[in-house]
Amino acid sequence: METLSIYAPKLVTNKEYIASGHRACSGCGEVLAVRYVCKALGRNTIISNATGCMEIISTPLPETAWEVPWIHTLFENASAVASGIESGLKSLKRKHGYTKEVKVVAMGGDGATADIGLQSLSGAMERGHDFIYVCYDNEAYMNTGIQRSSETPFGASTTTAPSGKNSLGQHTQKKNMAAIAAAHNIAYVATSCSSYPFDIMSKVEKAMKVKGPSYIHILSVCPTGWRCASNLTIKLGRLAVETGIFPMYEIENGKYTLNIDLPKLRPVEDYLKLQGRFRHLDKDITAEIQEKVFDEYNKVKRLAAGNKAK
Ligand SMILES: Cc1ncc(C[n+]2csc(CCOP(=O)(O)OP(=O)(O)O)c2C)c(N)n1
Ligand code: SF4
Repeated sequence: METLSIYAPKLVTNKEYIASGHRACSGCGEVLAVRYVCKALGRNTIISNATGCMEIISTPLPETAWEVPWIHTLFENASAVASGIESGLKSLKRKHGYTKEVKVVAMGGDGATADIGLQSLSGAMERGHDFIYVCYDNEAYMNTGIQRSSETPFGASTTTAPSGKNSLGQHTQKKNMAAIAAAHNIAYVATSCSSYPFDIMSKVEKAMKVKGPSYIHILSVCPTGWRCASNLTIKLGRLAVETGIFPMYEIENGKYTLNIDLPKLRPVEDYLKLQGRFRHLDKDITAEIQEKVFDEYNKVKRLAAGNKAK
């Protein structure tokens, strides 16, 4: 099994850049992921944050939980705002002798990333801006009441793709944002999960070393939208990885590495049965999901194995 190990627990800073006392639901995996990302980014960071849960829970006027400069943007333009900040910093350096190294980071939920902000993200990656984009994927538009997004998995019940007599819930397959980011030929793309703090921090560290765009997609457990107990957040994130539903990998200059390569995957039921959003699924649909998970996992495995053979 390969794991990233740049970070040892004792080397993790005890500084927080998103303060406690924010208003996230109990057991929120998304804010946990934000916390780890910010720890790795450190003080010299400017964040452009698309609207969504992380904005709502962190900045009820006149308070803010952010300990770094932070801008609330629309869905559509988090990456465009990050591009502007990065260009502005470049210009300050060129014309006014500004010397500080500041990392520009755009972030948003899956709706902000895979749907409504995809055009500005694609544009910023294509133009080669020096920034990191982090997607916190809780698999629906959670802030406004659990509406389906293109990251909602097949079979999940949401308020706009509800399960019922004539519907199994979401009937489309999850969009592969890591592959879309990699198709922009950027130097660093990674997937991670809110249950793996050291993996998240190591990947942010790597992204910070890149001169140009990098993209990190973090599966972020949301007890409210996934209809699960709030003390299951860490367990569910691990199960997503251990069942192969959410493989954790990196794509460095086009080369895939599977970070946790399990000899045997756990059955998908172990993950599905703990969440109310999948409660209605029968044996046949579960078998269909299992089949698809094997296919997708093996695709990543083959891509990673291909690199090793080279
Ligand atoms: C163009 C536009 N449509 C709808 C909204 C309303 N809105 C604000 S936050 C949000 C949901 C955000 O979902 P996501 O990006 O997945 O982040 P999450 O809240 O799940 O973290 C919606 C629909 C908006 N602000 N702008
Ligand atoms: S709805 Fe989900 S993502 Fe949003 S704050 Fe609550 S647990 Fe976190």
